Amino acid sequence: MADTPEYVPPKVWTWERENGGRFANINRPVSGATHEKTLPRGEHNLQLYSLGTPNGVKVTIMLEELLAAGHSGAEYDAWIINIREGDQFGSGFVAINPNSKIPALVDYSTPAPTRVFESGSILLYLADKFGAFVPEDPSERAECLSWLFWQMGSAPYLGGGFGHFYAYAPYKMEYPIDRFAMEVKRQLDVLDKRLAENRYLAGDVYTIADMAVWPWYGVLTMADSLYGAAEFLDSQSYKNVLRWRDEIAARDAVKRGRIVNKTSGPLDQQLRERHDASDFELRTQDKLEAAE
Ligand SMILES: N[C@@H](CCC(=O)N[C@@H](CS)C(=O)NCC(=O)O)C(=O)O
Repeated sequence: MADTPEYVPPKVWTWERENGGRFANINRPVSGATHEKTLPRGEHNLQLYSLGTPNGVKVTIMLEELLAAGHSGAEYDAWIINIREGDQFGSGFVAINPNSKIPALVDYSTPAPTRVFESGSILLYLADKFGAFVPEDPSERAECLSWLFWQMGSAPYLGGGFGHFYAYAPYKMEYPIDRFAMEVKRQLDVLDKRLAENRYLAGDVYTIADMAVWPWYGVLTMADSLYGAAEFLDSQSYKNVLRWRDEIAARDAVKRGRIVNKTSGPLDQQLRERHDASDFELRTQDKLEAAE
């Protein structure tokens, strides 16, 4: 692999299996299942297959917010899809998400099971299903959805672009880091200006737009999180983002949602599978390991 100005792409690109970088072992240029594997199913109507990454956490925050708001129909089972082990390519998972990426949800409360993939789509599905965290007024709803879709369109520059080259690529390359750092800082500035005049992204009320953006851009500004890039991006200068970040971080449902399906970090901050509200008290990884 070369990243010098001398690199001349071949006429037809071919797959070099060992091109290095974290996650190189799970990346493929084709889609579809690699092996047969049925998905587990728990007792609740909502079955979530996910991992505690920013895209996964959006959905567990939403489910915990719905439960906190009294929507008991939002009880859910959260199962781990270990993307480093290739679980996303199991036949059961591919059947609910042909794109092989977490998160994916199955709702068994509908006449036939409803599969939902793409985190933004899952947030909107749940918001509509429970009539919560998305405004009813058409203009306010449009503002909320604009920010929700802003996140879906913007985060690939942050994750797949900046995060990949800053934290995961086999070696540091100035050109892509420079290009994507500039774009991510521009995005932070977009958010900062919006949040200078509005408490939340959609206006006065907390919505699925905040739940989608916070795990990416809120967590990005935290000293110890997401690519370890807070200082590099001078995230402390985005004062309105920090104010919004802290307000959302203090919500109990966010504290709960953040640790579901998490497989790294302090053991008391990892609830690898979630099947019941009591799991937060009884089944975090520190307690499970102490009981072994
Ligand atoms: N646009 C998708 C992106 C999902 C996504 O990129 N998920 C990552 C983890 S955060 C994944 O499953 N990666 C596994 C892979 O690429 O094979 C969404 O928002 O749901």
